[in-house]
Amino acid sequence: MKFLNTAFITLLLLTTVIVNVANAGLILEEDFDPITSANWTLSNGSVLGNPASEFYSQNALHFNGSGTRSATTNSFDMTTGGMLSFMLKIGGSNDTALFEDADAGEDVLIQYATNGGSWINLVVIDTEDAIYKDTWGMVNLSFSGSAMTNNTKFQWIQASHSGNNWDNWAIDNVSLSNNVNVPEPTTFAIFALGIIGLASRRFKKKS
Ligand SMILES: [Ca+2]
Ligand SMILES: [Ca+2]
Ligand SMILES: [Ca+2]
Repeated sequence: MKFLNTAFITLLLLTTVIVNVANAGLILEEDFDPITSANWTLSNGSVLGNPASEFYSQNALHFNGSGTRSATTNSFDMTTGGMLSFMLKIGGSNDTALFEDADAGEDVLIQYATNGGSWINLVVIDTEDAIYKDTWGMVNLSFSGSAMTNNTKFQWIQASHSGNNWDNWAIDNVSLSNNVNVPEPTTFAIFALGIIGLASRRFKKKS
């Protein structure tokens, strides 16, 4: 009975460990429904809903103001590398005034900075890219190398625009995750068998 109890508790602990590891990768999740303000430093971006059925999923972070248009995350530990994913829409000729056509060169830059240093481009998305112009497209960016520090933050910023209400774009469903070394199930199985074996031997010795 004692052996069975030990084996059961061991399996329970291992199950917990596996679940925790699988969840550890997600660092930031934002759907703007509503926005979690503590996640962001915004410049001339506002959360808008579904006024013309042009938004991806309920509210999105929409940029149409004058001056710098940017959204910056907090700093995170990215030493294991990871993935930044989000939905992006850039105004095109078929959109309404909410997504006024962003002209060539008014690109959307996704950047990172480490330890408060200068911004470095992860990717520059051309406003004429058909994946995002007039429509919502998914962006998946995996990063490595110099972005992998314990103090890395990310930002979206438009290279230029023609002022208030011109050349609009928006993001939604932002997800940031880091890479986690997930132990293979076989490793856990061998480990579990070993512990059960030891417990069994100790139990036999005592009895
Ligand atoms: Ca949303
Ligand atoms: Ca324009
Ligand atoms: Ca313009």
